[in-house]
Amino acid sequence: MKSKLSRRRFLATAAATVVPAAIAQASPRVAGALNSLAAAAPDSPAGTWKDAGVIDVSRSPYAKLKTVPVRAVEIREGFWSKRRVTNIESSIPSMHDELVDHGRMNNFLRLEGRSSAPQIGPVYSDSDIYKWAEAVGFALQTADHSQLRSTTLEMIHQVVATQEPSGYIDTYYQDGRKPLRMLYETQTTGHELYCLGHMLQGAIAIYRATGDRTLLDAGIRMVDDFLLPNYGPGANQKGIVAGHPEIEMSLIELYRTTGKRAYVDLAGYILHGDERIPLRPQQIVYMFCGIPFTSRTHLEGHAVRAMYACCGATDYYLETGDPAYWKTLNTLWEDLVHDQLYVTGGVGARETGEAFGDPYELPNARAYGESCAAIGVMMWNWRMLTASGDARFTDVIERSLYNGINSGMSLDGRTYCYRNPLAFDPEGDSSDRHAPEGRIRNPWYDTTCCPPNLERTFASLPGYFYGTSDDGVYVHLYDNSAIDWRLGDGRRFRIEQTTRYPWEGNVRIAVDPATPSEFTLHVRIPGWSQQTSVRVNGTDQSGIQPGKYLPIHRRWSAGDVVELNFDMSTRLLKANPAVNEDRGRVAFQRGPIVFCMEMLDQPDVTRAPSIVGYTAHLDDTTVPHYAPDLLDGVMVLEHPGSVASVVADTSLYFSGTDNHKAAESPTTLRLIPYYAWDNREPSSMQVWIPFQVG
Ligand code: FUB
Ligand code: ZN
Repeated sequence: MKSKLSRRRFLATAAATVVPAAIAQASPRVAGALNSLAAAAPDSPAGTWKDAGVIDVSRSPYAKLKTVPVRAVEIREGFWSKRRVTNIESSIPSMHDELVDHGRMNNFLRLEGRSSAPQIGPVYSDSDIYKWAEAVGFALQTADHSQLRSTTLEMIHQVVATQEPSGYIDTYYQDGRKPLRMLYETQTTGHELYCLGHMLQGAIAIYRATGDRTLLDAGIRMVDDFLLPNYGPGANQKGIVAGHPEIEMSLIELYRTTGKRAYVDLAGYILHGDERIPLRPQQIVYMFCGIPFTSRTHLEGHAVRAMYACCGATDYYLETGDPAYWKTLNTLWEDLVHDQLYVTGGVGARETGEAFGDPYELPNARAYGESCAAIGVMMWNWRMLTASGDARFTDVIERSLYNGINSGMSLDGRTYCYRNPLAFDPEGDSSDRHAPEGRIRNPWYDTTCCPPNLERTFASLPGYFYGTSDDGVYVHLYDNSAIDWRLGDGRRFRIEQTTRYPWEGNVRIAVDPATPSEFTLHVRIPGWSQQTSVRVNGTDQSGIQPGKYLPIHRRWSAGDVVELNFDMSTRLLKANPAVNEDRGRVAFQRGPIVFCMEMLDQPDVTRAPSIVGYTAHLDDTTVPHYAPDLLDGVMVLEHPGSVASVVADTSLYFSGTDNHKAAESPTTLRLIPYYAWDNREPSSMQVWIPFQVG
């Protein structure tokens, strides 16, 4: 059966189901939509499938914080609303078309005899459908986009129709390649468990949105009927290795959804590694699995694999409290932030192996910085935050989200970065397979892991803003938003934020418990805000520390207001001198936003070909001004600097005292947020800018 819906209509209707007003003013509509969604699943225990957060740690014994449902938070008109509307109006529908046009659904339809197209795409192609479905699931958790819902449910029926009686689903290994299925060699490279993991995550998001169990039940069948009986530690079972970590965190989320403990045990077994599967040393590095997770001491190998392994290991800790895991996770986290994290919150220095480099190996133009890897950083830090309530993890989430993740999707939501370099020359090396013809943003990649990953992240964003704990509520992220949820003991509360964050540092938080209640409101003081004031109903608070949550314990009543005032002065950051490429350079950060220079913004742009470089004057003052018509509205930084041009003398080298040959003239550097780069005509870009003192 062909899709009942033409793609043109799909786009039109998907766009029509969400308007900015739905995000700005959603409550009554969302409530109505949720009622109808609830009615779709009369057999679900009331209040369970609808109450889960991005991950459901409501019963996780080692979760210090509880997540809140995505649907409990409304992100209102502000910094993230445009991105989120674009995601639903443009990105998710156009990615649906791309997936269909590139034969990814035909892979399923072929197995049902409904397509004669050959199997197409890399081994992990099924996962892109599932990640896209997960994006839809999160979108449906905040509003009922009915067309999106029916299209996705129809696709899900096409997917589950291919499930074999054994429970197996993976189009790449059905039909001709069946003999290769789950061979040890296939497990290391074939992505069967990676695809299953994404299937489970997509299924859970759809289930938590709609109560529809079609994909979830298929996923459970594959785990219960195919995986659990045949793979694991038993003498009559075969060995198992993740190959590309992903299955671990999804099995644990499946446990949280169903209560079946065997899923945690299997995840733990995979995290431990199965000695029956012989792996070469470089496979152990690259795949970040196959040996005990707790034996790892540093991040290495394929960056997405490592980040997803850390997510699974943190989930395992949240359920088991195994101290060896917590120790290793903290060791790896220290490695992340001290040696490996780009200032943009991305990771993965090397194109070869899409991998972490050596400590401090953080090239700029050659940075790999895959969008999926930055998303992995955020997902992992979200879990670490959940386990600890420690704001150092939220600082990393914010850095990655506003910069290295946000850069991954163009402002119109239709093109994506696979790599997120920190310097770029459109005239440069054209051998970059992820920047064909010098374009870093493309609508489609044959390995299209990043686009639907970005879509699911932006769709799930409301779930990251707040949390609850035994003693109260946490405010993690700042933007115009409202939460309507309950404390751990069931008391209801509302919180509303009003702000122009991240452009301005004032945040007004209105606290509105259903009845006057004593609890603690933990407000995050970002690590970058060196001078912060916090007032409660006009009274200054003490104990404020950058990079910590400030606990405010009192009896809260309707009408109480907390005012935060963050330090928005522009910071000129230097890197550790061991980072070769950044020595003698500065990066500009204002609030959570990292900036960059694009050549086309510079006053000297007309003589661009003759310009060889810019220098920032370190001791001068940066002037920020908001440009409402530029790049959907951004803060622009202006900073005094110098511009060096080509000199007439073409000698390659000359004496360092020969100043006239290195003549520089004064100029004003103009910087835009890094996330918004390459949204106009191609232009060279750099984040780290050489500086001179004075
Ligand atoms: O292997 C599946 C995905 O494709 C990885 O996560 C990405 O890095 C890309 O290689
Ligand atoms: Zn990717």
